[in-house]
Amino acid sequence: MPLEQTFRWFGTKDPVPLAHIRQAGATGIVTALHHLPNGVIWTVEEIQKRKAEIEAAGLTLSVIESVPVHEDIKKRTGNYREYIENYKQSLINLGKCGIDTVCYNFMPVLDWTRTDLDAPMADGSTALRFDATEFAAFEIYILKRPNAEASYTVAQVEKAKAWFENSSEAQRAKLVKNIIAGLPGSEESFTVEEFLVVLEGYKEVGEKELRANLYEFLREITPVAEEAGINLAIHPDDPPYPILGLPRVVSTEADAKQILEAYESPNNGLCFCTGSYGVREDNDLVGMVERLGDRINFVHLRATKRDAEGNFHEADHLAGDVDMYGVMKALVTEQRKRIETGREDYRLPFRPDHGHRMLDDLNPEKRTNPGYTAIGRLRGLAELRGLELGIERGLDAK
Ligand code: DNO
Repeated sequence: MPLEQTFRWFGTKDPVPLAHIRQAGATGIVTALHHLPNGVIWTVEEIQKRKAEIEAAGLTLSVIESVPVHEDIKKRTGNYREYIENYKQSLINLGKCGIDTVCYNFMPVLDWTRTDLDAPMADGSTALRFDATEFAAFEIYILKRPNAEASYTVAQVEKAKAWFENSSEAQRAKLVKNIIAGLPGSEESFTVEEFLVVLEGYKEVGEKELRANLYEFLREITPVAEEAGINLAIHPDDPPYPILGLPRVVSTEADAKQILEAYESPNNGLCFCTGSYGVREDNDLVGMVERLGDRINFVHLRATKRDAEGNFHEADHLAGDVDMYGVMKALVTEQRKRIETGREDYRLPFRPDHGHRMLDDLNPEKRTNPGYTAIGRLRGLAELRGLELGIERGLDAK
């Protein structure tokens, strides 16, 4: 039984229609109620409506990514009690609609972050990229975050200063937009002024507090998820280290382990994103699947390529630093084990995460979502599907 092939879809406003996703060969859809503001209850009616649209296109609603976690919950301030209750109710309602997997993240303020959304690749396509110097220039010289220099070495600050001094207004404006205007799937966007205020809101929340708040949240919602028949999947930090003076607590294998131990239940699980975890050289991705595999509830496959300066870009799905063969083999082995041991939730949905902008999608007239073009992801899915088939056949022949 192959892993379930899914594709992310941002709803009716997504320039990639469901019919095209079907032609890419995916069978499952990963989506969210993106039109609802953070923190509100997802009603059965709204969920059913989305599900019906997907089923009418001959696909299934495989995973919710994400039910966003309100900032008040992460900080345990303001109306966090009410937001947790709302979160529980949304899980109950999703369960009623037959949904069994819900992804979320616990990154303060910003979801995934890149500095360049169209970095040229040698083959003529473009990729998402994180440039450490530009990011430093953004926070030290544009945002002017108090004490931001302290997060960098003297050499890094020098380089950031040089970038800033040589950059045009247009380059700076673009950088700001790329970082804080919100990438697809992130539910928040800010202006520079708003952003400083929001960062300030985390003054009292360091790593220790954020961890405690996450574990507390999990102890509250996992019993509800168990009742509702929902497997939770926490997405790692992207990039997987603290940025902007904010704590990050889902970046390493040790972090993931602690999260799983905070509430022992198959319903408290991971979204295994090879692109995010893979930015850190100290994350042994294959080993992570081998050791934590029974708690992986959802998978994102993409391969980042890092350099010694702390920059990374998103390489082709089978290139980059990720040992995709090893990861895929470990995932296939995990699903086989689940089936053999009679585990009911053996399903391991994966999606080709991000993809290059290429071919027709390079046409400036064509509207595309950064990282979520049809063709780049179609290429990714095709490669991953072939890799999996080869591995499955190889295992069968043994
Ligand atoms: C980016 C995505 C993230 C992810 C959320 C999960 O492409 O991987 O936006 O969906 O962090 O909550």
